[in-house]
Amino acid sequence: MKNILKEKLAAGARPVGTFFELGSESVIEALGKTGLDFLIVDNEHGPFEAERTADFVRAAELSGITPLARTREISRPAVLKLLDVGAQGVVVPDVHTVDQVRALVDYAKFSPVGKRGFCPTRKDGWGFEYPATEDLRVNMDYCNSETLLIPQCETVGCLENIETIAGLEGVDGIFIGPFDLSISMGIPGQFEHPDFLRALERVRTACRKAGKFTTYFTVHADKVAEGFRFGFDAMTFSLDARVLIQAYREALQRIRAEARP
Ligand code: 3PY
Ligand code: MG
Repeated sequence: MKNILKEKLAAGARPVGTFFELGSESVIEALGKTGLDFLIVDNEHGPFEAERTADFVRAAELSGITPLARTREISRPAVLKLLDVGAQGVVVPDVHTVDQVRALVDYAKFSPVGKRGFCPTRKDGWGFEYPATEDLRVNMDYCNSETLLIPQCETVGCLENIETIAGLEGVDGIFIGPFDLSISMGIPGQFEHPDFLRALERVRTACRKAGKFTTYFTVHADKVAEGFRFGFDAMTFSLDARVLIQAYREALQRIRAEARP
């Protein structure tokens, strides 16, 4: 399936996504009414695995949102299953070394870029949809181009190797995880700390140089535009559960203030 998020990134369209944690297809249908560009089915912090992720990917496709998935770990099945059920990209947490990212390229990309294992799966209609209708070589190249491998920069180890990691063939972009990166740097939650800002600058510069995109996570709606101004290509805004709680809280505060006896 064509990756609309990739097209938006190439067009500089400033896509905005969110993390999906609530584990219900109805939530995805509701998100489909919001104008969000992508969601990340969170197999790291969310309670679900590849089997339910397939249902969420289906719901996202029907709702016009590009489905990405965050892996539970760095392992072949963790990457392969999410791509085979049709996630259009994998976000991979807790990366520390260049070798880990080389392994991820092997898991996520077909040869000659990597060593992804092949089987007709949901991603290509179990062999009955384009690109499975073409030569296997065309299918492999298409999948390599349309599925995004997005390691997270959220450890000092990854940060120290970011130029090499961003430069690897098969890495499409980098997702900066501010919570874990700041924790790893010994300045937890200090997102305005000069060292933290220097780290963001370093990742952005490394990605630009390598021709890869960068996305950043924030739970604050007013930081999204700031992130784009800083030069991030996509922004990941909050998570479904947080936005729901926040919206109800704000509405109820207003309601109670206006309805005070
Ligand atoms: C982080 O901030 O560490 C993330 O991974 C975003 O969810
Ligand atoms: Mg993290």
